[in-house]
Amino acid sequence: MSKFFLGLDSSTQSLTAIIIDFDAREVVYDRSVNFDVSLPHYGTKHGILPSNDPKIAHAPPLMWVEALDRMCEIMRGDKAPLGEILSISGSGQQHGTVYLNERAAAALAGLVTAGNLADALRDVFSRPTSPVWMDSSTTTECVEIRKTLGGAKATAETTGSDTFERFSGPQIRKFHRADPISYENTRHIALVSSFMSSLLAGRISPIDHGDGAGMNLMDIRKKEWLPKSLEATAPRLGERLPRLCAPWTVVGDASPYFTRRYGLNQSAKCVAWSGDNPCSVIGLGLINPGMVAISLGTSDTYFGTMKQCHTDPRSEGHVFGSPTGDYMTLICFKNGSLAREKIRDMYDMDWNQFSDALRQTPPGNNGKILLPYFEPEIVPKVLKPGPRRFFLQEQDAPGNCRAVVEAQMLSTRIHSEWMRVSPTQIYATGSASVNREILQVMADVHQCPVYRFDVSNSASLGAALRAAHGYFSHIGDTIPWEEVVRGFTEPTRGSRIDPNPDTLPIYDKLARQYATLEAEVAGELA
Ligand code: XUL
Repeated sequence: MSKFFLGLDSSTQSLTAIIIDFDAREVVYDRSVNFDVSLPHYGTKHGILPSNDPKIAHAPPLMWVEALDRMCEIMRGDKAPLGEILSISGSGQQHGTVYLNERAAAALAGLVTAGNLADALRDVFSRPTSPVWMDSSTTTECVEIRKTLGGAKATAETTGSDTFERFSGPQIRKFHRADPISYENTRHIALVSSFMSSLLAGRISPIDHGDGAGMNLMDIRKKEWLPKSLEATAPRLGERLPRLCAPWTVVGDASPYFTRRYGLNQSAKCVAWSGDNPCSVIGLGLINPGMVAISLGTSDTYFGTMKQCHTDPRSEGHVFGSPTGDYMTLICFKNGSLAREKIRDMYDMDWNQFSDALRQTPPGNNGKILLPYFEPEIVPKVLKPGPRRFFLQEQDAPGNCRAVVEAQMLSTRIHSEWMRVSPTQIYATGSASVNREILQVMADVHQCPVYRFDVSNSASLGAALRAAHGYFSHIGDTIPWEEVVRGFTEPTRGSRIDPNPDTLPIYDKLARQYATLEAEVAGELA
């Protein structure tokens, strides 16, 4: 009999469902509900409520509830094998918080008699909207919490990240300050992930170590709530948070609401949900330390994995719990495609000409260096934008093309050194990963093989694979992660690019020079 597992992804703009046939190593179902399109009565744009203040980004949690009902209806209509699902897990946009009152637990438990999810749960919120990861309105709270925890480095060392505006702790503090009465009426604070898991299990779900790490509230090493942080955030916060759990924890059986209404298997297990980045780590197959993914998108993102927990002494990168029980990092570089396109457009090129320029110029670019801060940069922190050239003329078109790509790759190398794990293989994803010449620079700078990896739904696939892993652990048949992801997370065939070993000394030297210049300039532009 086939073994089916369901993975859901409640992201900013949509809810996606993926069903995998585990033995056949096949995704057999993949559909999404777009919030703006399918649930227009909530009035969101790209999943966010309109706001006059650009720093505020909230979404209505009831919309996510209704989306789950809608997704289940669609799956039933599509005759998805719901009756044979062995377990379910999910992925949620990270950091977003959901505020529930004292009616919530009973309403979740009583879902069996409900007409529909949204009607049954309309009254369980102590705050009608949820701040999500795009919200940047909590700078004051970040400063306050960071100060109590002993500064940025100490905050990163204890919680995995410095305080960031989107992180849950600063958001909770702001809510308590702005609306203490509603905070008092809050019985449970959930993350998007644990909230969605609570709907499926019909009970308040724990928060897993992966998503818990995105709150500035969890001791990243002990994987327990950090009392000092709870106190720095809001009064009696500990009473309002659920317990933390390992990512493979079975939080309960599926609620009768889903089994009776949609024919979901009565003994389907609900595995704790996690954040979208931890889930993506699994959906990309990054299960061993040294496996890295670099996404070349609007921004460039570096996903790393490590066995031991090291934190960024510059407190720019994030450490979250990985679904394997190890650690993962997320480092975001703002000047990704933005900067590459800027250079391409400056010299009136297309991508083929850009690639030609990379082929024409030597590794190391004869020492020509560009610091590509066309936009304010996250890593390293550069608030005032302005690219800087060293030994490089502005009119040198090929030199600038190589310089922007080398800068980006050197930056991923330099700013991931604190992990103390050298990459053993890199999966390149995102739109620019189709460019072989860019990937050759990536391979040379990191001196490790690079593979292209075509992903569309890494978070929901990761959730489905986590559902499988949690299920097998639960029944005492623990299988290694290699076996969980095998056949689901393979890089694009024939895409391997090997580093040229002759470039090793060139990039070792250039990395040192780049780091020195970067430190000087970032200091000036901070
Ligand atoms: C990570 C972050 C985003 C969201 C996107 O820290 O804020 O990647 O998780 O959903």
